[in-house]
Amino acid sequence: MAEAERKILVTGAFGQIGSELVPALQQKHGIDHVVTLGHSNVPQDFKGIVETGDTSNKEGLEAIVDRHNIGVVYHLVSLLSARGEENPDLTWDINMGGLKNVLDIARDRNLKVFWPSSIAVFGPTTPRDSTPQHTILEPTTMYGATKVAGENLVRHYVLKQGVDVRSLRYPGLISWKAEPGGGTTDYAVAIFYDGLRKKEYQCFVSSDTTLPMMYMDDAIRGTIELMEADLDFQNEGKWNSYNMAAISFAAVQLAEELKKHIPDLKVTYKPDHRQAIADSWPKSIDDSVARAEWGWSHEFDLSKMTAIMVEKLREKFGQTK
Ligand code: AKB
Repeated sequence: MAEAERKILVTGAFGQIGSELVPALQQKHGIDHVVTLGHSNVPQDFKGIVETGDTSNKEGLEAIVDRHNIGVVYHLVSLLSARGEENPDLTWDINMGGLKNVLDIARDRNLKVFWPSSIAVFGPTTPRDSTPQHTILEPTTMYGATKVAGENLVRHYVLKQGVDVRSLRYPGLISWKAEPGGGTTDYAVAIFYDGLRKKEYQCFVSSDTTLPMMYMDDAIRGTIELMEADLDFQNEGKWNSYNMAAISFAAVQLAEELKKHIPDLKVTYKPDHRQAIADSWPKSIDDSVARAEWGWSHEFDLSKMTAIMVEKLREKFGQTK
């Protein structure tokens, strides 16, 4: 079968990123060209090809790849930072087991792969302002440990085993379609949900907590642009999971911006165990390597992102204003 006819497989297809990446890929390549892999979380109204299974089952994954003539895999399955601390063993198994299988299958069948890393690769010893692409990677969460290990594993498959894998270190992602689950940056989404529904939000990090964030549309566009970019890691002898930045703001700045849309919004701050994770991550990211090597740039700043989140969630909740 011709290369152009090979399909795309998205694992973790119904999580926060998959819920927005899958429709974008379906629109670009056609609904019959995108195969989703989920488990119990497939939405009832989903339109498209669905496989259920687990990426830790290598034979099962190979069968899906062969049955659908897959040429590209977006391997999104992952447990996030806060949930990961509750169950470190499971986090290692889910985040690493499936990745090794995907890379082996990609090498043996000449597949192109996208794999997401995160700002969680950084830790308390990393410079926190304008964190550079190449710096200290000493995370303190299991999630961060799997992302550092994953980056090193992928680098080996790219440089020594000839697999084409693209990767981004996502900041906190802000989106309205699917709620995130188990992350530390989730407050930047929850404030919209609670703010619009209850006009109050109790934030689980302190008001001055500043983290790198991005509106989901930017993340999806950047991901697809990276996959389409003309990059040749093997010949250059180097591979990066790219730092990717858009907006950095303190929790209180987001609350103030949201109050422009919900003037009677009340936000209180009660830091919990997630504060320590937030404090171990950068405040802002230097993504100049991504901007130089494949032309990354973001579109959504704080006010544009807040306005569209409010508009979309009001539609979703059936609120007039
Ligand atoms: C999390 O908070 O764990 C994630 C991430 C930054 O990777 N959103």
